[in-house]
Amino acid sequence: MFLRLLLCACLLLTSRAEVRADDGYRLWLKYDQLPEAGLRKAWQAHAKGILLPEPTTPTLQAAASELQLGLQGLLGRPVPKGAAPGGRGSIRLRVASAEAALGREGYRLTMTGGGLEITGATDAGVLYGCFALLRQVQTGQRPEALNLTSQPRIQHRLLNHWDNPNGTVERGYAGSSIWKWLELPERVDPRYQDYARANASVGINGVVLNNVNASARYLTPEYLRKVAAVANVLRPYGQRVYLSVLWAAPKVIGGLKTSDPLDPQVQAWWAARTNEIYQTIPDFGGFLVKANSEGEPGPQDYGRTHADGANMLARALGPHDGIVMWRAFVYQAGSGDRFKQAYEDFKPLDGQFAPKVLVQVKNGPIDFQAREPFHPLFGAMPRTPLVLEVQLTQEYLGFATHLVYLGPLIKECLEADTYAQGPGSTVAKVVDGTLEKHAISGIAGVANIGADRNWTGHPVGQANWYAFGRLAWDHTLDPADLAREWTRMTLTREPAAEAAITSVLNQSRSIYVRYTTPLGLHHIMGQTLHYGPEPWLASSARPDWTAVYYHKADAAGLGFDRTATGSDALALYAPEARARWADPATCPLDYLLWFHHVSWNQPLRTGRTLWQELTTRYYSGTDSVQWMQQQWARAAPAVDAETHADVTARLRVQQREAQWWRDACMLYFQQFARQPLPPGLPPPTRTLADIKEQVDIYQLR
Ligand code: BDP
Repeated sequence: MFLRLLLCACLLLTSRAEVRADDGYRLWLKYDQLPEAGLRKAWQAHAKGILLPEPTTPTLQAAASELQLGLQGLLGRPVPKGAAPGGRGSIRLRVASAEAALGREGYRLTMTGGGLEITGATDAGVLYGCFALLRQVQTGQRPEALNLTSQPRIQHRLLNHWDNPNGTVERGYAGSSIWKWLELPERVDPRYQDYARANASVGINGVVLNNVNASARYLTPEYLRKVAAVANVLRPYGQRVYLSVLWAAPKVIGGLKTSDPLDPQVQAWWAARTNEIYQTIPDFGGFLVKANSEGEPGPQDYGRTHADGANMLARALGPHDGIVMWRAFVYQAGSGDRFKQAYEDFKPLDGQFAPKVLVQVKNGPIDFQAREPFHPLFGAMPRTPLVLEVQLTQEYLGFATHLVYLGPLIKECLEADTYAQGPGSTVAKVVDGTLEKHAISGIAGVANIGADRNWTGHPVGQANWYAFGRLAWDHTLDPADLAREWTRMTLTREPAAEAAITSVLNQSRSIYVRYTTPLGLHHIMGQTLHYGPEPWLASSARPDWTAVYYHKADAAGLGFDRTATGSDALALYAPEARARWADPATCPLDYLLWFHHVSWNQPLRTGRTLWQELTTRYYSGTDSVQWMQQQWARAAPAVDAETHADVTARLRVQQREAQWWRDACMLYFQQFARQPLPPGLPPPTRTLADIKEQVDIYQLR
């Protein structure tokens, strides 16, 4: 008998452990039972059922099902859909088309005498409202005084997947692509629906399915049927699909001799292809184009401009409700400072783009570095709607190995003041269209999602997907609040653990900057792979793919002179924005080496010389990873053991690699500074030659 009891107890414990083990698949939509009985009871009183409006739609059904799933899990008891007894205590979903003030996607959550109501002017608004209500419950808010109205500030909130037809993901670090092109359209992976739910929960309403370095294959009838199958899953969740297109498609799959946008046959080909797309996918969102960039074909191959190309596609869209997002990520070999090249190409085209065209601009002028000044095109093209493109996949931020929460990075760019129309002309206001009065607006995040069970590789990578969506919806939100929301929904609501985790998240990006590229250093990472340090890289296929091109270390000092005595890239900014960075004595230290070549012995306002400040930052950044480890360890009792162990191990790698960055950069720059480390800092225990060898192994050279 005793043995049997013991066996039962063991079985119970094992199955508990299995239930508890969290593989991260459910993201922030966990819906585990609220631990506080009082809070559960309070919500239960208002969530006895879910009342759907008539006629219902697939979106309303999806909204109600999500609400049911979430509330049943969180409150630990059934929440039936349909009429509850007398309707009292039920949550009422309302589509009130007359409430135009809510906009196409906005919602209102209210506690009325009759109960809890989720109102939208459309079914999409109700869907977002349901997710907002779940967020309230998940983050531990109480129901009594519920009164919340929200609508998105930016119209097109997109994820850009850089996924290829063969299942690989360019710059993807979370496994292969989630899109199973070989299986589609017959087999539709159930994962697509969970993906759509996650996107909808943060307000993402569009998805570019394929890599900007595009294959023409997606435009073939065979692939369009596959794309349509994905679109069918995303549609009820308020998301439209878009495709990246290969500029040379008319030649590659159309049998034409040219892809010249002014050629009538080319124009007819795109118009016919576009009509076919809309026959297959009636709510197709439009095209994303990378042209004349990094070897991709484009209209300039025929002596035409980016505007000629974009406008031709806009014409092909004809009466269909779609847009063209034309990327400004262009730079020509050997034509001066890469910082200036996109501006020089695009600024003169302002006013020439057709109404359906948006120009998509990366947050900074170089390429998704850990910290960049805002791109000078923001504010410089008032007659063109600009899409802000940020990168969630951490190509230059330690892949899925380093814990880097990107909320602060995205916010820093959104808040940057372009001064284009006086103070307060922030990038956010350019992007949401309010500054320059544009009817369309957009924001895009290059996705960090793959087929790994937990979607993002690093468990905390999920926070970047989450924060991007929430900021895309409302750029006034505070990334620290979003870190808290995500932590509560995903990891724990235990106060001490929550505080420890959110402090790690909030500091993580500036810590990463300190141990990799402090003081405005940039583009000194490993060649091709873009991982680890390689500041000595001096030759590559293009000079602006080397590190020495950017840091310009010499016996005199360090940094890229972009003032009037140098490349004068500063002149691209409005005078007030320029003034912030122009004087090395007042330039914020975080941007110093972006704009100035500073002598090693130059005293900075910290009281240290450049060399001393550089070393201090590399060392303190590396030490801070230890602090991250300690904080994370404190959260152990309150976080799922599997997830905790996973992050702990990744932090150990991060610690080792922070030292690698520090030692590599210290030893390399020391050759120019010819000075010892400031007293008290332990010198690297390896030589530069040792480190170079390690980098070669990484780069498989
Ligand atoms: C760079 C990536 C490259 C992308 C390119 C782009 O290294 O793989 O194709 O950006 O944005 O950061 O087009």
